[in-house]
Amino acid sequence: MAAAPDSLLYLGLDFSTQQLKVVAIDENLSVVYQNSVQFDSKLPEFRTQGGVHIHADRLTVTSPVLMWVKALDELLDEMKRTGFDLSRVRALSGSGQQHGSVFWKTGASQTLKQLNPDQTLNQLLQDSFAVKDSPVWMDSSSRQQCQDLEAAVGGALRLAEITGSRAYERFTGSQISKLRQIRVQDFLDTERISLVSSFAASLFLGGYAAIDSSDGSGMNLLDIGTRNWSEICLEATAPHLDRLLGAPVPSTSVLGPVSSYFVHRYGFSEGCRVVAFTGDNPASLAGMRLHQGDIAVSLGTSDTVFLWIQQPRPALEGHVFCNPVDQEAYMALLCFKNGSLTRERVRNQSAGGSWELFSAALRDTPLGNNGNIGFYFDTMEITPSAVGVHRFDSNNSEVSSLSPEVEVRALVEGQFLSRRLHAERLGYSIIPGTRVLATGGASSNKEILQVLSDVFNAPVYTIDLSNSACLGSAYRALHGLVAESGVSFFDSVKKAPEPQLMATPHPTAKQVYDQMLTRFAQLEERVLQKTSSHQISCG
Ligand code: XUL
Repeated sequence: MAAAPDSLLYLGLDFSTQQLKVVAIDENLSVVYQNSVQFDSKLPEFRTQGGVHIHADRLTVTSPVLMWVKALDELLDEMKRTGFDLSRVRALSGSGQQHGSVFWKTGASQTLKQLNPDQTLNQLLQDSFAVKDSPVWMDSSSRQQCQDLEAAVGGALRLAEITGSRAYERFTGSQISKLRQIRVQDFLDTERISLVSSFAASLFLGGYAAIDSSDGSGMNLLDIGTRNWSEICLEATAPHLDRLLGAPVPSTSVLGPVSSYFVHRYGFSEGCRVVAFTGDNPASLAGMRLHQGDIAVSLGTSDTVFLWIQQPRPALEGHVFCNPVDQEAYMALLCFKNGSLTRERVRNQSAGGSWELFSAALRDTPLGNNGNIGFYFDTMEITPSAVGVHRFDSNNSEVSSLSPEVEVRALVEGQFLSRRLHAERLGYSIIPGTRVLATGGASSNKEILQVLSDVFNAPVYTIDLSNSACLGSAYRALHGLVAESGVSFFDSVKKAPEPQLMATPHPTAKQVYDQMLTRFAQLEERVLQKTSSHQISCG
C-alpha cells in the first residue's frame, strides 16, 4: 500500500453513521492508506449503539457531536503515530451522513480560529455546541414540522419542485423547525448551523465551512434550480435562517487551506487545501464515477438506485439533489424496500431454496415472460407506496399463481421494470452509452444481471461500493484543485480502476421491454388503487 515517497496525496474522509473512515490516494489514484474509527467500540464513553442514541419515544435519534470530534482526534493521532506523512497531502475532502445537523454555540467561530495545537479538538471544543446531541438521518420525530412546511409552500409537490423532495422528517429543515420550537434557548444560543459534512470541513478549516449545494439539497431548504436557499422555505422554518446557514457553494469549491492547528499538530503542509465536503450519497456517486446516462443499482436488503440526471422532474417519491461533480447536472436517489428479502422468499418458494435453480428458471424463460407480470411487495413498499403480491397474465387479468419458473422471472423483471419506471419518472432517460452499475449481494448472480441488462437495454457492470463515499471524497479533493480551471471531474479521475463488464442486452430487449414498461405502468396504477382501497377498507 505504500506510495512513491515523493508522490502527492489526497485524503477522503467519511463521517458515516457508525464510523469515521479515511482513505488516501496518490496521483495515480491508487489507494495507499485506509483506516477507520468505529464509534461504539473505540469511543465507548459516548454509549452509542450503531453510532446513535435512539430516544425513549423511538422517533428521536441523535449522535453526540463531540464523538465525531474525538473520532477525528483519534484517527489523525493514529496516522501520525504510525508514520503516515501528512505533509504530502495536497488536498482533502470528505462526506457525512446526510441530513444531520450541528448547532454551533455563539463564540465557537472565535474558538475555531485559535485552536491550540497542544490540545485535542475534543478538549478545545467542549463548549462550542449549543446542542450536544445532533439530530441524524434516522430521526423521524418531526412529522408536524413537515406538514407545516408543505402547507407553507403550497403542498408536497410544490416543495418537491423547489427543493427536489417532498418534506421528510429526517431532512434538516424540519429538524431545525422542531429544535427552534422545543429548545428555544438552545436555538437562541446558536451562532451557526452546519450539516455533518460542513461541520467536519469546519474543523479542518478553523472556521465555518459553507454547505455545498449537493448535501444542501437534503434539507428541504435549497432551491435546486437556483442552487441558493429558497426564501419561502427559509421563512417557513426560522426567521433570518440564512444568517445561521451561510451561503451555499458549488460542491467542487476549494474552501481554503487547512488551519494552522493541523499544520502544527499533525504536520500538514500549509498549502493543503480543503475542498467542500458533501453528503455520503453524493460522494458515493463520485466514488462510482457515475456519468451522464448511467444508473447505479445497489441490490441489497433494500434496493437503492442512484441516477445521473440532466433535466430533473422532482416528484412525490424519491429525492433529487444537485450533482456533486457537475454544476449543470443533478442526481437522484430512489429507495425500494422489497429487495433481497423478497428475492430470497421467492427463491425459497419457487426454486427450492437454491440460487442455482433460481438462475436456471431465469435462463429457461423468455424475455418478457410471455406477457406475465408480477408485483411483489412483501412489506409496505416505499416506491411506490403499495403492498401485497399481484400477478397478471398477458391479458392483464389478475391471477392467483404462476408456475414456479414464470414466478421467478416475473419477480426479477417486475423489480427491474419498477426501478426503470420510477427512475424515468424523475427525469432519467436511457441514452446511447448508458451503463448500469450493479453492486450489493445479488450483483454476483449473472442471470439476475442479464435481466437487469435486458430491462434497461444497457450493459451491466459490477463495482465494489464498500468504500465509495470515502474514495469519492478523495477523488473530489483531487478534482477540486483543478475544477476552477475547467477540468472536468472525469478527466481528473480517468486513471481510476474500471468497473467489470458482466452482461450485455439481448438484441430483442429494447422492443420487448419498452412495450412491457407501458403495460407495467398501467398495471402498477391498478395495484396502487387496489392497495389504497384496501387501506381505506381496513382503516
Ligand atoms: C439518504 C439518507 C441516508 C444517509 C445515510 O437520504 O438518509 O442514506 O445519508 O448516511
